[in-house]
Amino acid sequence: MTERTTEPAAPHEPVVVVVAGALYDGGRLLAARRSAPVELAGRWELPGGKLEPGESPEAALVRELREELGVDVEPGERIPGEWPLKPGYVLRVWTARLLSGEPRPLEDHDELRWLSRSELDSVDWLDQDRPAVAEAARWLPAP
Ligand code: 523
Repeated sequence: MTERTTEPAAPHEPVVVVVAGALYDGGRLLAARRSAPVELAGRWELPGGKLEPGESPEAALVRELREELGVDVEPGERIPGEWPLKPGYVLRVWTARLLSGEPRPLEDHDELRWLSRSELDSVDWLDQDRPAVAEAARWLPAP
């Protein structure tokens, strides 16, 4: 897929969809600290990545979380909303349940944390992930 980094998308151009997972385990949400690229390194996100051509968002999420975290997940509901990233990119988020494995930062991340609802503000989320995390928090039990 062609990558555009600076110009805004023209109206007729398809956007690149980035899927991310709100992965829950025992009433906590998984946060992942990016290790690259340099302008995003150190910031926290819901892990995921770009959809490949012809791929469903759920399949992309399963693939990305397997590659990046070494786990198998089952995608659940889509979290309502869509958040703009850099020009031409949008973020869509699905809830996901851990089927097997313990997440490890194999690719693109250097630290992972399971956060309870009261701990969600303890990490420096990427700006664009904040509204998605606020929505994702609604699936967490109250502290
Ligand atoms: N974001 C973002 N938040 C978020 C994700 C998963 C991604 O802001 N929760 C941004 C970061 C990048 C772009 O979306 O600018 C693509 O995400 P990336 O790099 O994780 O996608 P990949 O893994 O598909 O990219 P490649 O390493 O190029 O394969």
